[in-house]
Amino acid sequence: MDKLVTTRPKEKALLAGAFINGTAAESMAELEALTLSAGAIVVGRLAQRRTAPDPAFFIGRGKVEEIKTKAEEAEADVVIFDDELTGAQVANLQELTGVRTIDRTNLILDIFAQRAKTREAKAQVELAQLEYLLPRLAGRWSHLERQVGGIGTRGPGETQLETDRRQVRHKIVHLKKVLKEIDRQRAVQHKKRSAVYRVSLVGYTNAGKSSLFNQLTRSQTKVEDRFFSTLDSTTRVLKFPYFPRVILTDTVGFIKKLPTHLIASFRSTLSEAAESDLLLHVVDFSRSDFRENIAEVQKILTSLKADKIPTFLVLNKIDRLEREIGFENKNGFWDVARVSALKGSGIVGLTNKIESFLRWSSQNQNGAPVRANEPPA
Ligand SMILES: Nc1nc2c(ncn2[C@@H]2O[C@H](COP(=O)(O)OP(=O)(O)OP(=O)(O)O)[C@@H](O)[C@H]2O)c(=O)[nH]1
Ligand SMILES: [Mg+2]
Repeated sequence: MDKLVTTRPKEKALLAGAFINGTAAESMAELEALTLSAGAIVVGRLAQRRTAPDPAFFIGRGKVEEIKTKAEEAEADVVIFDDELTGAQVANLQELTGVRTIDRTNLILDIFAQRAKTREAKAQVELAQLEYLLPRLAGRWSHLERQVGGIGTRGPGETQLETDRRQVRHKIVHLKKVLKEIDRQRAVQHKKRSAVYRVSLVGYTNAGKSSLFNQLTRSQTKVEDRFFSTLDSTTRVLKFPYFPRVILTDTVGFIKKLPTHLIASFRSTLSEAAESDLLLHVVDFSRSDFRENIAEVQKILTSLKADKIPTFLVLNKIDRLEREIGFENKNGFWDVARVSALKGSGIVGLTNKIESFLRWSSQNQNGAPVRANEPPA
């Protein structure tokens, strides 16, 4: 089956975005990276600045005509929108352009579906896909969507297409049960390890979390220049002379406009991070929009109730910087470290910071984890 997918010519995608606020160029570049991560190629881009989305088409009607023309010229197989569309908007757009249309959420869910390997990750992604699908079932599926294959049609979408809402709901209930059981088993495991100090890597996708994980634990977790290469948390022991019981966890990356259903279904995996004593927030310092990336990750951490955990900011990929970039103060972070997880620079310094923090924490809190917004004065 895999073979069939890989030998098929790459899908040609036309990207479309409406920018209510924020920068169009960076957002489109990210959508392009997502599209490549999903295994398609980009044949064109269309962006429009708007004050509000159009209820029927999301973008202006004139722009829809432009999509139609451009899609024909470039022989696009799919149009990908940078924002979440309603079922009606998708139907209207497809009718006018004659091209299969998906949205950013669909694209992200598809990447997750391609990456999911474990039973838990598969169930989590499938649950998110079905929750996304449910309100869109009525009237959405045109002949275009019945063509087999392509981004947004992998996973349960393919098999559930013609089934009714009741069956989808039934499946949702079942998946929730499966996940609850896996979660229960994890809680048991967790209890067994409760004397352990936990440190977790969090951050934007592709920031270099797994690369740093490998550096810190001298292991070989998969590192790729693709979005969402890590879905399942990996845990290894971090060795310190004074703290034999520290474990480091690598987690799934975040992204702007991360589908809420995905956050919800990955909540239990992410709870590992939420129960940490220390977070290492890894950021790709070579990205021009690294500040937005930090803010986005903080927003998601807040929704996971992990915003009160002491956090170090790790400015990664410093080997890529053409000039020194100032980063004023600590901005509420307990500490800031500059590293290159690729070249291995700054790793010893970071390790020392982690050890000092843990030593301080164990002495000052009688071993209990510190929960505070701000570092001590
Ligand atoms: N130049 C440079 N590249 C780096 C550095 N750290 C990581 N990378 C590259 O960035 C890409 C992503 O690295 P990963 O470690 O997989 O990133 P991640 O944060 O785990 O990404 P996801 O699991 O997909 O969310 C890979 O191509 C790495 O080789 C660094 O310090 N410098
Ligand atoms: Mg990773």
